[in-house]
Amino acid sequence: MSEQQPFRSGFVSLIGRPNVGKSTLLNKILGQKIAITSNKPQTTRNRILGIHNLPDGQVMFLDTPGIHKPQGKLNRFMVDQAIAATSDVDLAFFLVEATSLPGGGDEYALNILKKSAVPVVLVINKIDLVEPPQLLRLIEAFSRKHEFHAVVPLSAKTGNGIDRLLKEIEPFLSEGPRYFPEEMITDLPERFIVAEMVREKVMRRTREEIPYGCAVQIETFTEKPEKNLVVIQAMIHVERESHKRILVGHRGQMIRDLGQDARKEIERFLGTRVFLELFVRVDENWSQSERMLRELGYE
Ligand SMILES: Nc1nc2c(ncn2[C@@H]2O[C@H](COP(=O)(O)OP(=O)(O)OP(=O)(O)O)[C@@H](O)[C@H]2O)c(=O)[nH]1
Ligand SMILES: [Mg+2]
Repeated sequence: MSEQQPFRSGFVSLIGRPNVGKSTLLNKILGQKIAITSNKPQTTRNRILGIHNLPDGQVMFLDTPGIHKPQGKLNRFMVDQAIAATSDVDLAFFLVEATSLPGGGDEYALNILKKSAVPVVLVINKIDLVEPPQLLRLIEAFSRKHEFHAVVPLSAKTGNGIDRLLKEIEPFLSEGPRYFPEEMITDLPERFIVAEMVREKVMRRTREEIPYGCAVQIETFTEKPEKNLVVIQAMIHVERESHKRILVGHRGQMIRDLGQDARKEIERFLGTRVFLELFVRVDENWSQSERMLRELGYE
């Protein structure tokens, strides 16, 4: 009879400049969407834990905000979240895009990783957008920047290459406990993810300053199991009156469309029907106010 393998576990963080596909990769690995994504940089603001179960092990992934030179208090918070996730982990994935040669943004993020002395796998994402010769040049250019444990090109969008990436984690897991019950996919409260799903729709449908100056707070979350329904009221905070006008839209069209998008996604996530009511409030420069940042969970 073969001996049973000991249970192994470990922590892996996803690090990189904004918009390289960290959150998309996390969702793809988990097979469920828990982290919001958009084509705009600085989408993720908090550390997002995703739990991935193996037959005899457990990997905790930490998705992080894109590392950038922070201006302002909210951005400082975001970058601090990412930096904190470079210590006390067993391995880091350093994500870059196959579509661009190493630039200042990648360098800046990599330097923060270097300080932590954590082993690093270079993940070259978005290979669905490039041809092989371009990819080879990129691998060569990045390999000169650091002693990477491994280099894995992949597409977080199609899933191509993810199996290989997951294999690279195995040597870094160590005998240890199951940190979370098997049915858990994240330690984040449902309310947090629901608020994020609303914020994602704002990020995706608006432009310029609005995506960066919005925050979402769940005001009420009432479960009505007898009706298979959850009633949710959410407040979208914006920084200017003009942002509110745009977000509400002509005769409220924008906020209605956005709410419908968000509701569908929240229904899928919660597995129930959802009644979602959105409100918009102007809090001048909330992102510079310690009190507001604290209230909105950015501290
Ligand atoms: N074509 C292609 N697009 C991708 C891939 N992975 C991610 N994207 C897109 O890249 C954009 C950014 O993805 P995110 O996952 O939000 O990036 P992120 O690194 O989490 O960004 P921040 O949270 O801002 O740091 C989105 O529009 C994604 O759809 C990929 O493999 N191929
Ligand atoms: Mg992200």
